[in-house]
Amino acid sequence: MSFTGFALLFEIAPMCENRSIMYQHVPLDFRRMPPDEQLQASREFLDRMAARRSVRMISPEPFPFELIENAIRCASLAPSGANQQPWKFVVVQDREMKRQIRQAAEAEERESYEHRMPADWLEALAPLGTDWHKEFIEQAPYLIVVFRIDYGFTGEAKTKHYYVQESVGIATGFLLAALHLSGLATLTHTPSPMGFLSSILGRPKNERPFVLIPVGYPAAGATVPAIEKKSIVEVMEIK
Ligand code: IYR
Repeated sequence: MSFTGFALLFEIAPMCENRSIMYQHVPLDFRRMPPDEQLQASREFLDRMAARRSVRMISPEPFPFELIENAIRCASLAPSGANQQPWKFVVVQDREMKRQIRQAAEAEERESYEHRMPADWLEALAPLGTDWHKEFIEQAPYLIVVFRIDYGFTGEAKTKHYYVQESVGIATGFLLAALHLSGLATLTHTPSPMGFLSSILGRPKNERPFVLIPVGYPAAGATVPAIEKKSIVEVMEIK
């Protein structure tokens, strides 16, 4: 580091309210695109994303681990409250662990579908045809279990994390987009309750399961429900 850099960080950097040192501010790395290139990029991304679906029939066919790692690198670039990056992405490739996760998820889901979910919830789900069977958990070459980190530590003391739900939600969106653009199918699965994931995966107390994402190629002949998305006029309002 140059002397100036050193001086900025350790000597003359202004202090934040909590007395920690402020970041040095550096020029933004930004390339101004010509408008037609902007439109082309925007339309291409929209087209690719329009083909993304939640897939429940996943092939065990392997694929390079780098696709998983790059997608997690991408997810971890998401903005987060106070840049606390309150997430952990646990990748499960171990067969036995996947078996245990499926067994526990199916036990909870069976209980939910048969006893816990109220009639109006079951009614809302009925058109999708989901039930407690979760074969995709064992079929998928990899599961990514996203954990939210509710608080951190400064030594022994707990540090509050801000906007955890929002931050992890955004990171999960980045993750799903990256996997889709890498030619892989995903499902955002939330077996309920999800506490078993913490014990099977040996996570610490400050982490809580957020979503379980099986990743793989779609199984041969995979089908998806013919759902429709809301139109732009339904989702956008201009004032
Ligand atoms: N967790 C259950 C139920 C379920 C709930 C919602 I909301 C969905 O969009 C889909 C399913 C399951 O995974 O089957």
